[in-house]
Amino acid sequence: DRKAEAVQAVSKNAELPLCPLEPPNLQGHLDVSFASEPHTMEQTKESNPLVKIGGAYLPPYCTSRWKVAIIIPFRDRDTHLQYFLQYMHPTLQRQELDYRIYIINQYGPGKFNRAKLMNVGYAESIKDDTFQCFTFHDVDLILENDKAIYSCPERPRHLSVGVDKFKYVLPYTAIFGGVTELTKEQFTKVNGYSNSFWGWGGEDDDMYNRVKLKGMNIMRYPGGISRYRMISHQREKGNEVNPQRFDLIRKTGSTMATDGLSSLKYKVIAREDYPLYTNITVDLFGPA
Ligand code: UDH
Repeated sequence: DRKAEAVQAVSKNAELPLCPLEPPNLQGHLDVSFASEPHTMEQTKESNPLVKIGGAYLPPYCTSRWKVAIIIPFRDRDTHLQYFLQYMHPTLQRQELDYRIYIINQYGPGKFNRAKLMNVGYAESIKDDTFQCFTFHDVDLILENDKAIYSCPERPRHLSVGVDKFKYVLPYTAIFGGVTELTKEQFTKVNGYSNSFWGWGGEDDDMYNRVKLKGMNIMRYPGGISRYRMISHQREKGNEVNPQRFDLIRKTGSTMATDGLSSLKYKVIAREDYPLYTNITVDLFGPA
């Protein structure tokens, strides 16, 4: 089965020397542009021949230091996904990660729930493989500098420090949305994300509270390398601003123990291992 295969793949590569701490093929700044159409899935597949079914990769010449699940909350953003795969697969390979890309696709037209989708991504990915850490990644953010390595962080890491949409200035110090990365230990310590944020906003601030309440501080790479371009888009129907978000984030301290991974309920509608990513379509049992 999948798990046995994955274990075998790791042990095979374990005979190889550990990859260097600083991957030698990093390029630094990357030119990212959305002016022309994204590459098709076929084109991206062809230019990334070492990516295996399900969107998985591990360096063939050394044993990666980090086994990472890239988890993307998703609904109806096919063009963004094409750009994401086109740009991010080459970057993640140069970073010498052992990684796999998961698209967690919300089923149905109800209110979007980004945080709960990311909990599902965590819960499903750990059935496949022994991931050490989890990068939670908006599909519309493309890394512009490959020196911001998606390695397992000492403390929960906020990655989208500079975003072109915000003129590369951090909007506020406690921001913990966009792209973040936590180890399995850090993520389980905070009981994952809240499942209660339907519509836009607040779930990332709630996660920041969780991290702080468990005595952790977040970390960031310097703004000069932790840079992203955002693919512009309109607000979707089903992702309207959630007016309850302020009430919810005031109560993190009393809700986090019971609202999160420990209370996660969902139904997998479909799972497909595509050439460039694993797709998991999920019913989140949203409010009527
Ligand atoms: N997402 C989807 N589908 C949706 C909504 C959200 O896939 O319908 C995912 C996607 O990964 C996205 C992330 O959730 O990157 C965050 O949602 P968002 O991009 O809508 O949030 P953001 O804060 O934008 O980036 C809010 C709306 C901005 C409207 C600006 C109009 N000029």
